[in-house]
Amino acid sequence: MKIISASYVKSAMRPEHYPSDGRPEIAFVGRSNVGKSTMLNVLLNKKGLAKTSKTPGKTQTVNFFDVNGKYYFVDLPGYGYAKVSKEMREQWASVMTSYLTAKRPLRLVIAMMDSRHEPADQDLDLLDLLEDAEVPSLIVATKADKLRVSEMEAASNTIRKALGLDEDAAIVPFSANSKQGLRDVWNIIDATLKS
Ligand SMILES: Nc1nc2c(ncn2[C@@H]2O[C@H](COP(=O)(O)OP(=O)(O)OP(=O)(O)O)[C@@H](O)[C@H]2O)c(=O)[nH]1
Ligand SMILES: [Mg+2]
Repeated sequence: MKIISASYVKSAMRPEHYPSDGRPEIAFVGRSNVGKSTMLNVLLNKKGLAKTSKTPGKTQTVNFFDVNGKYYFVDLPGYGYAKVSKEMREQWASVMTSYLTAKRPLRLVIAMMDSRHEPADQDLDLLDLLEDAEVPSLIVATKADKLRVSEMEAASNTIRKALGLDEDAAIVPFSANSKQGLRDVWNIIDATLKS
């Protein structure tokens, strides 16, 4: 897709505040700090559009971004950050879950895993939830620049195993720094939006 325009639209905590014009949505999910907001910015080639931070827990609401006046990219809060209170963790998770189960015009969820870490129980729970909600997902292994090519292959296998995926299940390595995987992810988004 050629990006003609990309802009922030609104933040919402509750489904009644989500946009209601029915445009197709692409959402970014994963643990706190995995690189969701950064990836959204790289895809739209607009630094700082979605707010990012070294410290996990930056995104706390469901944030909608208009793309070409036709689609929404949706940045979600993360889960699993141990160093905040249980209440905070539960709130971020519930904001995310409410969105994913709200029967949105959700065309693709980009489910992000940090290449350097083994998936956690919450990642498995997330994939179960997506399956139950019948939402198509793409698994992306983030921060690929932190690993060598051979390590990345091992990391993809670890992720496949931990998530109980088929041996040949697609996992796209992605790096916001080197832009590795950018074309692959766009090809999949484009194909999804066309189908
Ligand atoms: N090395 C490297 N760092 C990255 C990459 N992507 C993101 N980061 C860094 O990871 C940190 C977290 O990035 P965010 O995009 O804010 O992560 P998030 O998943 O949106 O986090 P929350 O909103 O807190 O859930 C930032 O310091 C980013 O610069 C990447 O591909 N490579
Ligand atoms: Mg974020």
